[in-house]
Amino acid sequence: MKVTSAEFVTSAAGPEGYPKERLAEVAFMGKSNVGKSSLLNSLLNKKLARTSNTPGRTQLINYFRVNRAILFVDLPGYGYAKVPMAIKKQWGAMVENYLANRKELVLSILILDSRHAPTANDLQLKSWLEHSGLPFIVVSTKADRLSNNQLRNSLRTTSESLGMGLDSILPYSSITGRGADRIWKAITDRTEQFRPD
Ligand SMILES: Nc1nc2c(ncn2[C@@H]2O[C@H](COP(=O)(O)OP(=O)(O)OP(=O)(O)O)[C@@H](O)[C@H]2O)c(=O)[nH]1
Ligand SMILES: [Mg+2]
Repeated sequence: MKVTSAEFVTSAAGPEGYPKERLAEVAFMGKSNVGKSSLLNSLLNKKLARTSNTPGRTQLINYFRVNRAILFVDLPGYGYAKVPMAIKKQWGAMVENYLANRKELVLSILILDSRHAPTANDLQLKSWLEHSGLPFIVVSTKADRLSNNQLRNSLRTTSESLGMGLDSILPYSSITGRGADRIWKAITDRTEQFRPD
């Protein structure tokens, strides 16, 4: 898809902070530091979401408007060990609440680091998405860090661990942009069907 405009809309901690406009929403989710914000930025070809070497950088739900038609939603990451328990709980509640109740959500993008096997949290989130009937895709990012052979092995392990076909794990690199076409196709397929009620 050709991106003609992309801008930051707002940060929200809960439903009262979500944007009032009714656009199709695509949510980026996954473990802390896997590259959620980088994926979002690289799809838009613009540094909108803050990225960092420090895990836990994204702490609120950040909204970005794309082509005045879609909202990209950058969710805080889970599984960062050094975050105090109280904050972990607050994050979990914030993300769960969004996923369970947001009617505008048409596609979830579950992001994994291709260098690591999926974690228990990743598997849990994937099962939860499935049981909730929320359409989702799985993106295995940082593919530039692996050789072709390593990437093939990683995709195979990931697909076995998630119990999904090899074809449904989309390899990606935010550095090279390789793999963007399939992700954009999934996004446009889902967002084009959106009709606010
Ligand atoms: N080599 C490589 N590095 C990447 C890629 N994607 C992200 N990174 C790096 O990984 C680190 C984390 O990226 P972020 O996009 O901030 O990760 P995040 O998932 O948004 O992290 P939190 O918001 O803290 O949960 C940064 O140093 C990025 O530059 C990629 O495709 N390839
Ligand atoms: Mg982030």
